[in-house]
Amino acid sequence: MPQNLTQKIIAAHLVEGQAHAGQEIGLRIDQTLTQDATGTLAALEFEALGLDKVRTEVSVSYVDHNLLQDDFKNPDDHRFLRSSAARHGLWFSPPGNGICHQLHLLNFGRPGATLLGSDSHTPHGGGLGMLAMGAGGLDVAAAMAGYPFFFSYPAVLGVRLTGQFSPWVGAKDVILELLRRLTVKGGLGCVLEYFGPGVANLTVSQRAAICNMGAELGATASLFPSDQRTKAFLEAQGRGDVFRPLAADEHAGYDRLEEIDLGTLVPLVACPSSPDKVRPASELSDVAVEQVIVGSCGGGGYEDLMTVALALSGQKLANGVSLYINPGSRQALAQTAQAGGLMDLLETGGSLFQAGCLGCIGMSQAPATGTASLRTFPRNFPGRSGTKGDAVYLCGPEVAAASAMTGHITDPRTLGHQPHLPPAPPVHPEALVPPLADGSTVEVLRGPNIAPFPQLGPLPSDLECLVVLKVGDNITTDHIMPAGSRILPLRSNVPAISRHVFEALDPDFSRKAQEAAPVAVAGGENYGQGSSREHAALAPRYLGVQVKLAKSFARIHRANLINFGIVPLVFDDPADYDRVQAGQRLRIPGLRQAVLNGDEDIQASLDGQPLKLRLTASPRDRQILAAGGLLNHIKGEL
Ligand code: MIC
Ligand code: SF4
Repeated sequence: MPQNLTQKIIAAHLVEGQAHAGQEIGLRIDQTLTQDATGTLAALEFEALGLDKVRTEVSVSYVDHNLLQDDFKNPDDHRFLRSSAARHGLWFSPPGNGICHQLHLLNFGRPGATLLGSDSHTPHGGGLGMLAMGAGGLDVAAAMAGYPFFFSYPAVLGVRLTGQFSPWVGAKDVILELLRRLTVKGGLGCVLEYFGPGVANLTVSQRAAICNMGAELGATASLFPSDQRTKAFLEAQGRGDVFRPLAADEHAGYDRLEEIDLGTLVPLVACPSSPDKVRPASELSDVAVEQVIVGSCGGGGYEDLMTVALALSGQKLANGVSLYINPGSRQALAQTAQAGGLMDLLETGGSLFQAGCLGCIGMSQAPATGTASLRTFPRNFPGRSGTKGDAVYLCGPEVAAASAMTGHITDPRTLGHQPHLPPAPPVHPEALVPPLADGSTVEVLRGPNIAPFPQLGPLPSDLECLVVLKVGDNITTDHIMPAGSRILPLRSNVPAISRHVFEALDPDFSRKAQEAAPVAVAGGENYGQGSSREHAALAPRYLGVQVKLAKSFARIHRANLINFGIVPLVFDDPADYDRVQAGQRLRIPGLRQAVLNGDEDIQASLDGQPLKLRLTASPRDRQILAAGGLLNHIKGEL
């Protein structure tokens, strides 16, 4: 039976379960990555598992999100992560090296491997033909300890690419086109596998940028074949030895199919405040922009920076426009400098920032009130930029460059001839710290910002609780657990960060939840889309949230809820969502037994009226829920 590439990589790593769509499988994980904002908890969780050393082929701890050093908190966390990596056999990437996904692709990724990362854009690695998935920190800590990663066997959505880009059209336009067609929940439960003659016309960086934003479709992963371009990329990185050719078998089948002729794509833009509100740039010329940012894991590579540099060469920024350059990696910055692009960017009037996430997660670079910001970033969820009522538009480097010159969203095809991109110069300036052969005597350095990990109790026999908040469809983890320069430094202190849960939707949420605990939260479709941050599950649980009711859940958030003992229940009849109001009392007698019995139907009542809920969970998930979370479960097993 011919296999697609997703099936092949899964088959080569399958340690538990059957290869049937929707069934839980356990996969051996070859590589892991963590970043500082999720990595401090992951490191504490790894410690709690009691192992001396990681049991993966390679595990890397990156510092890229919390770069601001307003006070001791972030530098404390960096120091903790550096010493924890040395103690436990991880590579360490200090601040300034760049963003985890870009660095991992350049320095560690290999075709055919599995990668699990505590960041939702980990699928970036799919550009190299690796099955790369985002997960909560606890799942990554377990993978570092050699445990398989458990998830639903995905459906495979084949994306057949033909043709080649017209001038001024690029990788971002491919993924924006898919977001336009499929929406932010269109990839739920799927791996997006790209194939077809158009693949050979894409560089590895372009492939990775496409895979990166597959996260915005809710996809489990995105994957490209490994071919001659992959080989050339790895050789240029001095890593030709890890190359192996990989592709789907001829006549392999897909569960769903999309076709994209690269030659018919036009420059696209995602409008505020969701990555799927996509429109052609040519229709948005009435949108004035005052800020343009080129950067992020999916838009700050050498090709992105250089595309902007060449387009802007000899030009000036439009009056009143700020252009910020956030290199995705130190290497991209060095390559752009070597290729002469840095001078172009500076002479135009652009401002250079250090390599890292920066404004993408609201770590500075907030736009002014009532102004539009145009960014080559993956996400534009409301308020994520740090400015209330923000208007963030997403685009590729071509649209960014054209708009920076005019001061309004501009179709770059109006610029005429597109300059040819020179190949990336062979410079490798990273400062990556390799693991120690024996780290057993290294002291792990904890500053006052590192709070002990909270203890969570097991699931109660019966539940009677208050519905403390009701929210709508497509609620993101940025709504649940906001980020930004004020809150991100609290990532290693759960009691402190929990005070900000749902802050933008209900400023009083944390007090109300803690006073009334246990409590429930109700939501609509695709609840918890976006990031992998497990704080969006752990902090609510710390406040007393015991169940969440929704029409459907996003994959990573649902797994995080289970990992921290919050029961993710769906409405049996989605219309029942309309009956739920904040302030009602929810009763689920015999909840614990129903979870343990494997019951899918959960009988509940809402202010005394019957309510039918559903729990679709594997036997393993049910054990974890009953134990009060994955850490309790693993400790119980040990
Ligand atoms: C994001 O882009 O939302 C983040 C910030 O990188 C998150 C991780 C986090 O919240 O720390 C993600 O993508 O998972
Ligand atoms: Fe960093 Fe933004 Fe990428 Fe998240 S999406 S890893 S915040 S650059």
